[in-house]
Amino acid sequence: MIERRDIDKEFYMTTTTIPPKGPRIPAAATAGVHTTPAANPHVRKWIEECVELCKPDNIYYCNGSPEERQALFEQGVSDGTFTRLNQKKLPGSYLHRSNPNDVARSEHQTFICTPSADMAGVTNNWLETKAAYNKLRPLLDGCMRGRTMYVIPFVMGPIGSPLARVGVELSDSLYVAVSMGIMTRMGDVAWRQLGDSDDFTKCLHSILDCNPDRRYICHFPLDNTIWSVGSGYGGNALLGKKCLALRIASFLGHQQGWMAEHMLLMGATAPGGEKTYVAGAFPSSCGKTNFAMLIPPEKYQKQGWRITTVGDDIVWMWIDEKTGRLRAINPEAGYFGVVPGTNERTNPNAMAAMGHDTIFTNVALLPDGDVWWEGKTKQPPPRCIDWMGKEWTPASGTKAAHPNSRFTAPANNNPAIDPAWDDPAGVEVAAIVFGGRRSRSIPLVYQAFNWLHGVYMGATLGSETTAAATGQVGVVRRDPMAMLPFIGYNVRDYFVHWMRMRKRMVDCPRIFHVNWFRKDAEGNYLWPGYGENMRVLKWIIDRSHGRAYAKETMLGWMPKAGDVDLDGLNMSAAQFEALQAVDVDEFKAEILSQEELFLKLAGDLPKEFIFQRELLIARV
Ligand code: SAT
Ligand code: MN
Repeated sequence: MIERRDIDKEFYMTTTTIPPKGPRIPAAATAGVHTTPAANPHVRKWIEECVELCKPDNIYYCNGSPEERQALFEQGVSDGTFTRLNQKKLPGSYLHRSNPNDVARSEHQTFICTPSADMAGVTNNWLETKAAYNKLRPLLDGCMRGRTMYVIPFVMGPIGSPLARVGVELSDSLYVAVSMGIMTRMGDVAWRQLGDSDDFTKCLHSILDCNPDRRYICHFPLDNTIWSVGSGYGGNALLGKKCLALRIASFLGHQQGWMAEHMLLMGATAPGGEKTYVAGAFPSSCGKTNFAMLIPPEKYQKQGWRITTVGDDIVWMWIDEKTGRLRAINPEAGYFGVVPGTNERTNPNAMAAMGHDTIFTNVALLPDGDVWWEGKTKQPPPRCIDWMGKEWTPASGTKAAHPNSRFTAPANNNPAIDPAWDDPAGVEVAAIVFGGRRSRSIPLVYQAFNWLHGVYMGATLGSETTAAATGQVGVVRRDPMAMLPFIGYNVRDYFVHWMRMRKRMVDCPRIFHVNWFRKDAEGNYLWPGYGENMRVLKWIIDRSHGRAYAKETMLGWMPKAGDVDLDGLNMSAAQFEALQAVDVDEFKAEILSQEELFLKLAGDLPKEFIFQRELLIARV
């Protein structure tokens, strides 16, 4: 239990994630737990080079044991990285406050570094390889003086999976070391998976002085290398996640014939036991975690429906040689989910997942050492300490938790984890769902006519922006396959790769588009969302198995009011038709706005897309 005075101390504590400089940090609590350097000669050589560059005072090799995690938390509490939370309410859980200038991914400072600009393509920031190394090397030179370099070996993907990949991250951030321990299979297990191979992603990270002017997230796909400086934020600093598992992996997948996608992966068990796996691509903070952890309405539960989570953010997919069908794994081992808006009603599984052994970042701290965020309870607390460490009351007129505040929790904290989530063989994907946050024009659900049409649908995906990335919130941004910030190579080649995958499949997943966020003229949501999305999911599953009815429309196959179960929803057939309606003029404007990305690709647009566009216009 947290003592009152500990909390009060928090009132006045300034916020920083910058590791201490100057006084030498004793390896303290972590010393002696495990300090054996990597045996792999390729790893050793690379670490030596990085040590020579960064000049850390200490080097600590993470082994991934529970004792180590505890010791790192203790150290983090003593150096101010973490605040211990109420251990009765939230056992094993801690609060971290980031620098207020460092609360989301920094897309404009994220680069693909290749010899030619064409390799990176129009959707990426590009730096020439040598120029990028030369820009970052002086920043890294001596950056870990007075600090500890954490050596963080990790595996992305279930151990033993043919797709699993090893990375080693060298970081001067304790927060990163502990977070990587949750988000990946971290520690000695990675050395065993790597063996003597030189096939590992070299991830070098320093928070420097956490200055946005010196913030660069650089990917060198040809060198299997990532250099990230100036930020401690998840997507910028936990290099196994977006940097490796999406940007570097998508590049490798293109070369090697598999796919790395920004998708959730869920299992749906029907009454009688039929199991269907569905993958879904939604731009950041469009409810992907909620959908992946969906709890069916009571009626469905009684019938025997059950939803289980394989992953909530990233999938790697390949074609099974025996069946010719698409299989998938979740390369991660934890969730890095948005907390605002999450509560027992919107996502009970996420609430349970963050009930223990969780890191909360940038949420509010309650006087009893519990945490709070907007939307956790209807009534805000009378007082708390906000995400910046300042005293807060409802009258403050500011948010107590940052809109992009997050929880970091191990995957198997989720009570609805899928039994196959850790299976090296992965699961077979029956359907792919694309979705965006669109208050107007776009229907609740429709199905692509075929794979090519589905790829076009994914390529033209649009969504209103949210707080997950820095920049303006609420404007429609084209976000192909929800991968715009994560495609590690030329988007033209990425689209072609998607289309070519079909040629090698015997049967392909069916492709759908959903929009949970359509509003009426008064700004009210037309669809209840959350658990009720089960009704749409059931139609998707039935369509994937060739069972449900649909009508042909200009956008694709659509359910009629009777095809999606509305029983118990208090929604009339007419209201459902309004939710599915397509206004021709509005949709013409939509087609024009889809051009935005295609214009950038001018001359490079795959010819199949030109056909798809012509067909769409003809239908409209
Ligand atoms: O990029 S993060 O992984 O930090 C969060 C997200 O946008 O999904
Ligand atoms: Mn994401």
